[in-house]
Amino acid sequence: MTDHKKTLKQNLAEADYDRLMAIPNEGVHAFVADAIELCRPATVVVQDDSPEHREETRRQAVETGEEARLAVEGHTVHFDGPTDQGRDRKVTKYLVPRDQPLPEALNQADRDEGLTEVRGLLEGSMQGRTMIVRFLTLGPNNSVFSIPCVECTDSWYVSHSLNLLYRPGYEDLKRSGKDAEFFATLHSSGKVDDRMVSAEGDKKRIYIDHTVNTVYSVNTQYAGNTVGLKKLALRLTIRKADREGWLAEHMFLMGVKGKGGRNTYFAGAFPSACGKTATDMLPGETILGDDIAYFRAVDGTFRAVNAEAGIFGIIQNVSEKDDPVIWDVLHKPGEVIFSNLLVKDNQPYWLGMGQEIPDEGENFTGEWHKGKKDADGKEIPPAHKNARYAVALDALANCDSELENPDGVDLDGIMYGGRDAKGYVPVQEAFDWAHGIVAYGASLETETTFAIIGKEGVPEINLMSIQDFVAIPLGKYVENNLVFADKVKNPPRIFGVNYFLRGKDGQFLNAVRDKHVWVKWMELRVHGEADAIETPTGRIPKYEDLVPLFRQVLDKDYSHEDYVAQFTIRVPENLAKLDRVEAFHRENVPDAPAALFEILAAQRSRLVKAQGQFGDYIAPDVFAGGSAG
Ligand code: SPV
Ligand code: MN
Repeated sequence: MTDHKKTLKQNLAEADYDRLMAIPNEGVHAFVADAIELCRPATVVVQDDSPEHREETRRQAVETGEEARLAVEGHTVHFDGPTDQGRDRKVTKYLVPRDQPLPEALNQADRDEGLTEVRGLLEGSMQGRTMIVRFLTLGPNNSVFSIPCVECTDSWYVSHSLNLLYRPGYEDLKRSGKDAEFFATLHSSGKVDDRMVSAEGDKKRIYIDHTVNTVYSVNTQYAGNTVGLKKLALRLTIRKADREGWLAEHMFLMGVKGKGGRNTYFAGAFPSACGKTATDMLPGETILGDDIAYFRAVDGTFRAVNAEAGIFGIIQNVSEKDDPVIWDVLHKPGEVIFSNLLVKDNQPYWLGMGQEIPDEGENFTGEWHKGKKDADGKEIPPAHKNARYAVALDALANCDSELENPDGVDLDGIMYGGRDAKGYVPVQEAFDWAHGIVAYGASLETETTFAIIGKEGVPEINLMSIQDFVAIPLGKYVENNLVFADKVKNPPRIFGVNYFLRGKDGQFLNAVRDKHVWVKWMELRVHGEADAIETPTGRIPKYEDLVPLFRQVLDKDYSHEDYVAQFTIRVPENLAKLDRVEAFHRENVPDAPAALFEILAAQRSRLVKAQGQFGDYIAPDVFAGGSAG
């Protein structure tokens, strides 16, 4: 008997042992055995896809105190510690072998040293606790897209989140043979305090050993740091996709409704808190995915699936008026895990919910009252800005019917959206695939937001909104995107959107729901049913096409004055943006493809030429003579 089999026999009850052994993959057995030897849990539970095990997770999450029941049936709340409220870039590192360095832009540690450190922190971390062994898949079951995964965790909250966010993978792993490639995560909350919150935040580490598709996470509970299938696996997936010639993207997927009931699929990349979920949940459209999409070329068509089956969404500013679909799910009986908001009398409250929030209750700092201050004397808000909800997608009334299609859907459009107060117009279409990838995707700018620990409001380039997760040289990643279009007959059209453009007075130029009009315009463009105006930065809508769309979609008058304010090409701001983008790529992307600089240079010369002819601020109608078709 191999050593790992011995370990498993000694530590697992017979039924759990048999369940694990029914998976023919020795790599999986070895991973679980190593987790047991390292973390030394008192009990090990091996869960399969059965309703009984799903129920066990739900029950234990509450019984252990990691979650508490709320008034509505099926709703629970979970709190992470005050210093554990977002993804933590500083302590999230790639472990790199000495002879295989990753690009400098990626946070990394020497593999041997990193393994010693993180395994040292995991040593004995589950004593007296239960380790749960979970099997799930990324991508639909029984699909060319799907990747089997195993996660060992001592958190029932993490296990519960896995239930809601991913497809069951036990049966898939049993079927997938003895040599199937799989991703593995080992997570421990570490020491917890009396609220069941990780108590040693200074020892938080999230290390990714891509050489063996394994992630380690310790002394943290925030789902973005602990649910291995989320952003941690995305890093591994990007490498796998690079090896195999497909794309793994930080994108939503949605179906946009059009004439005669047609459904047109779009993907969208937005950095955290830049309008991503608000777009994919637009009322009347269908949602297929909220965070991670895989793209493959299949027989010359561009196919897309959602890697996930649920949403871990930001709850701040979710209101009955602007977000009716998710509002409904967050208020009716059904499975929802709320995290890091305010709870009073078993009711959840969050910032920007459009209702009065109580002056006291329980939040991520424990008992909270209005005026409570943190150690630095700063007033603590009732709920954290990065407070979230986790739900399964099929709980949503507008979940797209193709979610579980193993072949995915045909994709017709991609949008890239940043947070840009000054430069880009609210919506524009790229001249072609390469222009879109470079001028919108690889030029995506945002400001740091609360979803990442650290200072907010600092401008930064966040290439395709995926920069934190690109585990291959950034230039290679851009190149992979550029050449992907060659594998399909009709690559999707690419659009750049910007919901955050401000006027001279500093006010936003668009209302929150205007995005719905842009999306409907994109749908018309895909079907060749709307004209466009060619500008130096892309093709923009015609005023006369937007007027009926504002009426149909929002029942709003759309003034020509608003159109001009929103769609004026701001040449100096656009040139400054190009400066920043070029500098970023020169400094951080040593292997940036030559095409990237050529496309940026062409954009610059179009802008300079227009500036010479028409000045710094060019109203859209000035370009209208040269129609773009
Ligand atoms: C994001 O921040 O982009 C998220 C949430 O989707 S997290 O799981 O933290 O990555
Ligand atoms: Mn995300």
